Amino acid sequence: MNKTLLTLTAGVALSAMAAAAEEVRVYNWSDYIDEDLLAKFEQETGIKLIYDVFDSNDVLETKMLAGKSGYDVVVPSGTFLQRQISAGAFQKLDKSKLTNAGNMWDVIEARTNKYDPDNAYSINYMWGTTGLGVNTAQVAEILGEDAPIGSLALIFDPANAEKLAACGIHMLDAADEMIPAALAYLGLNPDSHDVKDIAQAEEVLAAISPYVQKFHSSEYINGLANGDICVAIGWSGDVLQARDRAWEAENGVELAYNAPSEGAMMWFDQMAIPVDAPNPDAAHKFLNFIMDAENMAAASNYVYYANGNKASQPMLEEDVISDPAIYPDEATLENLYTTTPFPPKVQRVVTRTWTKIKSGT
Ligand code: N2P
Repeated sequence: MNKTLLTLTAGVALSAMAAAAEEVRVYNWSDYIDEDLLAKFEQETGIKLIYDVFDSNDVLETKMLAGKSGYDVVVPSGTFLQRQISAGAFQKLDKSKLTNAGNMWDVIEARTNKYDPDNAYSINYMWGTTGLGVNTAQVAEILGEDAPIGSLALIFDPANAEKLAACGIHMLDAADEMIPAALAYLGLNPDSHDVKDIAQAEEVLAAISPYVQKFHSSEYINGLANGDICVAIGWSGDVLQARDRAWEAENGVELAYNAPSEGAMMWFDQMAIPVDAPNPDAAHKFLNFIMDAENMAAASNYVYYANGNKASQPMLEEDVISDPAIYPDEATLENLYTTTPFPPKVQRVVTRTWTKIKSGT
């Protein structure tokens, strides 16, 4: 072989390798991972990781039901996962590829089993609660020292919401969470699928809608951290991340997270592989990487959410494992509820109701 030909052959081989460079596409919630872990995955596996984010189960669901999302791993919450499994959106996990499965926590698997029998299609990534993020000083200034910062009355009572509108209220843009919260506030079953109950929840939410600055599911993190808003109904770890950002900025903003005394939703975010995933083998490698105890501990230590990995617990920071806002104690646990997917007919009512609430009509 002459020298030119040799160079040429090597060049072709290299570009063929580049073309075949393996990729995995992951679609996860925003503010939900330590990005060092993404680089670590690429280093360990040589697989290029394309990581996109969303902040709404509804957005993810639209993609999953349409198909051909192009993603290898996605992260719906339990109720959405259940509905998408029924629609045939996911493939069964090949457990032989998940050698770290023994690290998972049976207590959480027993709960996620309800959405995904035998956890055949998914692994738990993280779980948490939905509650109140509060700028304690601003709220005390407006409502007084005895402001009900641990109760949904803080914003579901229109008299309070009207006053707090001055310092800014955000609410999750998530009908599947806000309607149950309104039901809990009314003392009704938060998992009710009765349209009469949902109509009552609508009244609560419609009455305060004019005082909500924004229905959005991720902007409240910086909003709270910067002192631009004073109350958000949001997700536990996100409020705790906001608290950290405020500390880091040393801007004097003090934030508290409370699971509402009327009950708080407990949800489970599950990693699953779409039925038409381009690279299911790499998807399993990503899942197995996430199931590594050290990696999962790093993720939770960074985003302040509890995880479903028992083996990660000894590596969790003290302010994570010992914070009942992250790992609820028995008393808090008793006050948490879960929900089940609305049947299609009721879901249509819920979707319409939510659009009306947000538009204030
Ligand atoms: C991450 C929020 C995920 C919780 N920022 C919602 N399931």
